[in-house]
Amino acid sequence: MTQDELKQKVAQAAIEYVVPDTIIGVGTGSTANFFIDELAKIKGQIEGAVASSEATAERLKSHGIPVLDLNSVAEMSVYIDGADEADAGLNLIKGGGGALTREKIVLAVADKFVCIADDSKKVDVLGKFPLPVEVIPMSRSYVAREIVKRFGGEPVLRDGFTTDNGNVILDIHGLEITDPKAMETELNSIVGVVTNGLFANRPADIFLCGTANGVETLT
Ligand code: ABF
Repeated sequence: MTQDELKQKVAQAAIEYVVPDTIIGVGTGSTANFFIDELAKIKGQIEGAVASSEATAERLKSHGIPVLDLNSVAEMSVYIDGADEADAGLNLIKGGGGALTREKIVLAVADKFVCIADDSKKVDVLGKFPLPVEVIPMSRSYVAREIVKRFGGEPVLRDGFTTDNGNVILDIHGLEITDPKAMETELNSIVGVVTNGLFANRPADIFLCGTANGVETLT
């Protein structure tokens, strides 16, 4: 099976976690896009969706799925999104697509987090994938120096990229993240950091992992 076929399988499997007559949160990226295309087939069963990026909002709307403003939503049954890396504790690195902040905000409102990915995303230790950190533009040099001082690694400014929130991203290369919860918390304490791509204090509840033998459900 190709990687795209694995992504499509997990996207189909995720439809089982869509709770009828509720609002759901929808992530960003190529796996999330497969999910949106599947969701379109049952769009009459949900009240609507909250998007984690402008790109996702556009794709949902193009399928005629109602897109709601998060500020008008008090309850969300589930958030469904991809990831860049996942460890055995379902701690994740996300944000390769640059939507990490909105992804974390939408997730915060959801009751359950279902992560969908092919098995290339499974790792023993997080950090091979450069960890994205969204920063306020004027703070980027300061934040980069603090990162090196506190964690090592090599922060690299994502060239020519501005987030949906008007900020920039530092991708930290060369990390071995043995305590993702502590690192997530400490990174957020650096002034100028908006958010970072570790989803460890709120990891996935369920990881639907696409393998050559079918979709594995990890909890
Ligand atoms: C989003 O999409 C991001 O957090 C992550 O960076 C990315 C994964 O993309 P893909 O599904 O294309 O591999 O979930």
